[in-house]
Amino acid sequence: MNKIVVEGVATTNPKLLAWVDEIAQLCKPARIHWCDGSQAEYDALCQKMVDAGTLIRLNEKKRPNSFLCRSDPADVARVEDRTFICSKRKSDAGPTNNWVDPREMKATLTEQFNGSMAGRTMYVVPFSMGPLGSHIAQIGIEISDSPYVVANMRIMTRMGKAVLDVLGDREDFVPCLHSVGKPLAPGEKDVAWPCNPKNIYIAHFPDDRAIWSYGSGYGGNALLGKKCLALRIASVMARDEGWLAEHMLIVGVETPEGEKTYVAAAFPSACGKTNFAMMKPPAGFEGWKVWTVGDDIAWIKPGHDGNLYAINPEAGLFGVAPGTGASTNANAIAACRANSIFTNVALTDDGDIWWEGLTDEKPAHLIDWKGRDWTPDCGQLAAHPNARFTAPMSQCPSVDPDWENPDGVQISAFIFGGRVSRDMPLVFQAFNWSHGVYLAATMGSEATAAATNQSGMRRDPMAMLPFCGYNMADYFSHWLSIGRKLSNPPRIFRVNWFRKDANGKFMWPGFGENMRVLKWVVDRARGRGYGVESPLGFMPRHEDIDWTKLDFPAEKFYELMTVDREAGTIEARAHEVHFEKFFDRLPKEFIYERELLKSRLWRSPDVWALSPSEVP
Ligand code: TSX
Ligand code: MN
Repeated sequence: MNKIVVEGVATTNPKLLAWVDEIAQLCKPARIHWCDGSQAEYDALCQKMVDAGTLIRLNEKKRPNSFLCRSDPADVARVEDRTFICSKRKSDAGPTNNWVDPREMKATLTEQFNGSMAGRTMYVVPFSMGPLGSHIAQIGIEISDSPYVVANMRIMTRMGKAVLDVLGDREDFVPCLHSVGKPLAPGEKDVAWPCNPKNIYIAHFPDDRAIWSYGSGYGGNALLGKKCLALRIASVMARDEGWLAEHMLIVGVETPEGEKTYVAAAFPSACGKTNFAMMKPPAGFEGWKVWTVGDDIAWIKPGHDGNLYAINPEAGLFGVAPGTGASTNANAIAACRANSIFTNVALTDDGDIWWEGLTDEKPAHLIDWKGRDWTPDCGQLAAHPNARFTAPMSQCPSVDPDWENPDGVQISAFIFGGRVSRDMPLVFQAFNWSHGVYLAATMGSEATAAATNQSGMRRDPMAMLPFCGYNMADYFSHWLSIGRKLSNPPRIFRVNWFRKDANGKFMWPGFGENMRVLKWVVDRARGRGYGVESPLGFMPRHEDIDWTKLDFPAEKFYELMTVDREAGTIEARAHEVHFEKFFDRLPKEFIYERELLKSRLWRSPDVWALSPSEVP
C-alpha cells in the first residue's frame, strides 16, 4: 500500500485517518487526494476534466467559469430499484424501501469495491451539510473516485479543509463511500464518463449511519451529501433525536411593511418546487418579496421556545434544467449565469448551453446531450429530461439574507401539494396538527402512464417516498409526536395548482399568481384572515384572497374550490388501501382522521361549494 501517492492530509482525526486507510487498502487507488476546497483546487480539477474530455469549458464571456458535462446515456438519473436501506431488521426499513441484511450487503459491496479505484485518484471530500459549525449541521466525509463528484460537491456543500478544522478529533462524521465501479487496468485509456450502470448499489446503513454507493456517477446516486445523507440518513438521526429531515423548500414571505414569515413546502416531483422556492410576486404585489432559503431539503428542529427552526443543509442548486426559463424561473436562470456545471444539456454554436424551455424559440443548430448534431426538426430532445444545472445558492438573486443563519429560520407554516387534475381544491388548511399530518401522508400526484394504481394516484407521503430512511409508518408517528412538543405548531396546508376544467384546461394560472394563495397561508398562520369550515379543511372565501390586478371572478374561484362528495369518499377509501401495507405500525390517529373525513363528506351536499350568498 505504500505505493499510493497521498496529497493534502490536513487532519489528525484518528477515526477518519483509519477509515481512509481502510478504504484505500480496499479500493486500491493510484493516488489519494485530500480536498482543501480552494478555488485553485477546483480550477485545477476542472481543467484536468477538460483535458480528459469529461468537461467542455463554456464560452467565458457568456457563461464564465462554467462547464458542460455529458454523462453516459445509461447513467442519467437516480435508480430507486437499486437503492437499499440496510437496517438490522427488515421491518425497520418498512414496506416502501428495498431492504437487504447489512452484513450481506457489506459482503457484496466489499467484493465490488475491492480494487474498484485501480488507476484512479481517490478523493477525500470533507463536507458540512448546513452552515459550518451550526448546531443543526452535520459533517460527512465522501470518498470518491469521480472528479465530477468532487466539483459538484464543492458547489452543493461547504467543502474542504475548514470542515476538518470544525470536525477536529470528533467521531460523529458520516462516512460516505462512492466509486463509479470502473477500475483502470495499467495503460487502459479512460472514458469521458466512467460508470458501471448494470451493477449499481446505493446502500444506506442507518444503524452505523454510513453510505456506500457503487456504479453510478450521477446526481443523487453520487453526490452523497444530498438525498443519501441529508434525507435518508438524516431522517433516521432526526427520528432518534427529535427533529425533522424533510424534502422541503423554505421561503421567507416579506410584506411591504417588512413583516417576514417563513414557510416550508413539500411537493412530489414535476410540481415546480424550485419555481415556487424562487417565486416572483405578480402585478399587484409591489413591495412584496419571496426570499429563498432552500429549494429541496429542510432540517427542522424544535427550539427551546417551542417553535420550529429550519436550515437548508445545502449550499447549491441541483435543479432540473428543462422547463426552467426566464418566464418560469428568472431567479434560477440568474443563479446559473456563471460558476456552474451543466449536465446533459445541449451545447450552442457559440459555446453556451440550451435546453427545452430555456427560450421560446429553438436555436437553429445545437449539439445535443449525446454529442450529436441537432436541428429543431430532428424529432429528438436537445437536452435529457433530467438534465441538471449545479449552481451556487449565493448567486440566486432571491437568496434570503438569513439563508446561512446557523440557528435557522422560524417556520410558521407547512404546505403540501400534489399534481391532481380533478376534485382537489386550490388550497385548504388542516383543522389541527394530526389532520395536517394526515393530509401530508395521503398526498400524491396523478400517476403518469408509467405507474398507475387503482385510484390513479401515485401516493408520495410528505414527498418522502424515495427518501425516508426508515419505516414510513414510524415516520408518520414521529411527525405526530413532534407536534405534541410544540407550543405553537406551524399551521398545515394542502395546495393543488393543477386542477383542470371540463375542457382539460388548467383552472389556476399558477406560477407568480400562487403568491395570492401564499398570502392567505401566511395570514392564517399568523392567526389572521378567514377560513370557512369545508369537508376537507378551512377554505378561503373569494374575498379572503387578494385579487389586486387579477381578474378572477368569484364563480370561477368557487368552481376551483368545490368538493365532490362521491369523489371525496372514493379518495378516502383509497387512503385505506394506501395505508394497508403498514399494518399495525400505522398511527391510530390516521384511522380516525379517515373516518372523520368520510363523516364530514357524508353530511355535506353532493357538491359542496362556497357561494357568495351562503357564506357567513
Ligand atoms: O412550476 C409550476 N408552478 C409553480 C410555480 C411557482 N408549474 C410548472 C410545471 C411544473 C414542473 C406550473 N404549471 C404551475 C405552477 O404553479 N401551474 C402549472 C399549470 C399551468 C401551465 C400553464 C399555464 C397555466 C397553468 N398557462 C396559462 O395559464 C397561460
Ligand atoms: Mn428533491
